[in-house]
Amino acid sequence: MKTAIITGIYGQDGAYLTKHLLEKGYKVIGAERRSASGSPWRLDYLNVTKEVTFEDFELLESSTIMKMLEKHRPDEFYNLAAQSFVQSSFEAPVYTGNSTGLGVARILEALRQISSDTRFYQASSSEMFGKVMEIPQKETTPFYPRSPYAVAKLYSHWMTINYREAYDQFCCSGILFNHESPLRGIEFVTKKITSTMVKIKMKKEDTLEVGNIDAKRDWGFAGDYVDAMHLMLNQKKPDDYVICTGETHTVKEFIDKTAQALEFDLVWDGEGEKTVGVDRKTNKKIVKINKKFYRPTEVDILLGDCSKAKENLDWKPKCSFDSLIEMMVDADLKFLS
Ligand code: NAP
Ligand code: F7E
Repeated sequence: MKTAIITGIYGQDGAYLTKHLLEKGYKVIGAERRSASGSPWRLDYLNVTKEVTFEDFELLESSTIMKMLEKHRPDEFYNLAAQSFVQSSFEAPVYTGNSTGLGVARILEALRQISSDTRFYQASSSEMFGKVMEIPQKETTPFYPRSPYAVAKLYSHWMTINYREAYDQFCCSGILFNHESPLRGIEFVTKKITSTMVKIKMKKEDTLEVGNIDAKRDWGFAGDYVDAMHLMLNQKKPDDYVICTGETHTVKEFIDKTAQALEFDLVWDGEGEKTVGVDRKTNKKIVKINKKFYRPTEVDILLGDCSKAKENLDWKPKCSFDSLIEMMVDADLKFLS
């Protein structure tokens, strides 16, 4: 039986990866950040909590990492923990650098000293492409990060490569484009749209307030993307891979599709900050722009090319954009009723 440590186990990807590895017969060690309110609700939702062995873990504290490695000496280590919300990184740039960036140096160094045969996966991000240098983006596209989050992820990305080259450790970076699911955090735009629009449908809320609705993202399903993480660590050689769908859509299109799924008759009026979305059935303004959700520097368009993953990992996304939205809307209708 192989053993895997997953950090960020309480997050969206942590839950899906746990289920995936348990199905493959792994022993899963869940590296959890202790907090009074922390709850494994996502693991509960996937019915896997009881099968996980939990250990204390904090990205800012090397001793928690070392203790865990000494105790378990895992075959695989998936680092999914991070301060992962781009908007918050503008408000907490130093903390984001320390956790999302330096936290990875702490893990890599602990692995080198204590368990250098452990295969390591780093959750890199398409945000590193930022102000994109080419469309579509692939492994060779130069990076241009546009937020403290993306700068921190770029540091950890290059540290992962450096440990691979300097010490011959099996270290891989998955450059994952946005991936969503019913278990996505409420602060991210997709979940905010589906859950708020469901509440509007149920007459529990009046409006959805959003920021830049022209931003374009390559959105996939988290359940598909965790397979790619596991595949990367089970190749002959460590390498870095872009994981994406190869389609891009605006936030506005995401709202339109959600409106369709909920049978609103949504039409748009006005421009820029004055844009509103009106439901023609009730004549109510159900979508408004609020400048507080604009970012100091924005990533305008992300569109990936995952040819390398298709070729080397035999991986491809299964869930379409429309099915993803339907899945999220259906789940929110159940969660919120
Ligand atoms: P998520 O839902 O935000 O989960 C992140 C997890 O990290 C949470 O469980 C959180 O713990 C934990 N964490 C945060 N700070 C920590 C700290 N200081 N010490 C220990 N644990 C800490 O993120 P996700 O969507 O599952 O994404 C997983 C990883 O992939 C992240 O590294 C993210 O940056 C990266 N990524 C995500 C996407 C995407 O579209 N989802 C795309 C590319 C890369 P609590 O539960 O205690 O808050
Ligand atoms: O924003 C725009 C916003 O916060 C997407 C993380 O998982 O994926 C995620 O980062 C877009 C941006 O995700 C609102 O300005 C408009 O252009 O859902 P998001 P993100 O910033 O792309 C990457 C790959 C990661 O690595 C990250 O960890 O939507 N937007 N209005 C809004 N965004 C939010 N959150 N809220 C709004 O009201």
